[in-house]
Amino acid sequence: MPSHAQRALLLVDIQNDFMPGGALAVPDGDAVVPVANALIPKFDLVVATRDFHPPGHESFASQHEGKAPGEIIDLHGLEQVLWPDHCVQGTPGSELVDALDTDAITAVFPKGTDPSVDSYSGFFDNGQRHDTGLGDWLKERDVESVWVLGVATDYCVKFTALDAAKLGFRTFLVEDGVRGVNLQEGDDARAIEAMKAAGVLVTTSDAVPAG
Ligand code: VGL
Ligand code: ZN
Repeated sequence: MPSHAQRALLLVDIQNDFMPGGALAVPDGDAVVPVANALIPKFDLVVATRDFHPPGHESFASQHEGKAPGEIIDLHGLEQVLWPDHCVQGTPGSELVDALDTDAITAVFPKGTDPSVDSYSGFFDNGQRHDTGLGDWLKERDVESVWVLGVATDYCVKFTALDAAKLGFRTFLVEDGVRGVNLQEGDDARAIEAMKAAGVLVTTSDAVPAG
């Protein structure tokens, strides 16, 4: 019998392409790895999301004549920031970071696999149509609270935490365990404000209780 009020650690997109030197490098992104490794032993359930795009994904600037990364387009009715090609299925850039303690990860949820829609959240695509199964997976295991860290604060971390809160999980953001892309200066701070406004509880890794 599963016991009640489980908690889960949610590791967002800790992948090579988001690390310094990667295709979509998040400044100081590798700083999240030791924070993740320190928290993993405190959780029975550790879940990772993985950005996992087919080649030619429509979020890539390379697929739009004359467009550069960072530009914004309308993609099938949704506002889309264009990105460099990144986290392409089968490439080393799409792999979880080697230094991450992946042995302790219970399940990995890929996202962004539909070429026509981006997926910042680990729960749903940006059109809120396709469900990755993460929400049900957590609920089936009686998870009531989730602790979120990873990259990037202003994209996948933000939308994963917002959806977690919306789905009714008590959602904590581990602030020292996230880093932002910051296309515009201050995007990461604004993302944290938006999460707070939606009821996400902002905390730090040293405040995460054991077991
Ligand atoms: C991400 C932009 C594009 C992220 C993924 O992991 O935050 N950002 N794809
Ligand atoms: Zn992506």
